Amino acid sequence: MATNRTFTMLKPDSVEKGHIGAILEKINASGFRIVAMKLTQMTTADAEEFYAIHNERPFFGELVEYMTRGPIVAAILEKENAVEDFRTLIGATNPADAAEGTIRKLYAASIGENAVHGSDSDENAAIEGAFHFSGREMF
Ligand code: 3AN
Repeated sequence: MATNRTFTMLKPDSVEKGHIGAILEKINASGFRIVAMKLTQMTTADAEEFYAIHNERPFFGELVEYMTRGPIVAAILEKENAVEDFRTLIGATNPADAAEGTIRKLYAASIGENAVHGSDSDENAAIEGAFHFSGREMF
């Protein structure tokens, strides 16, 4: 089952700009089923834990500030080959390098504020999904 699921966050910039509906529309149109979803806000401790892998990077403080400045939409998505297909749908980390039609090309402002998160492996999808949702919140 883990191989068919990924985890996403529509980041604070997407929520602030009113892009939730448009991004969810693209996710649905691309064949993903929403298994769990909520509007929530990460605390500083949440963001520091979620992005712990980046804690030595120069942009870490900026990243934590950005991810906690307002609500996000967290969701678990299901589809065959979900992790890879979702990474393709969102596009490159830097929207300047993202392919035409990808979510980051359409909605991301910069590498720092890049609209959406997508897990980079099945293992991380399971860890990140469990970070935000309990079993009975998944459908
Ligand atoms: P992705 O989100 O494509 O998996 P990661 O995991 O390398 O990319 O980066 C996690 C997050 O850290 C990005 N979504 C972005 O918000 C931020 N980030 C990554 N690289 C930079 C950078 N060079 N400058 C500022 N923020 C960055």
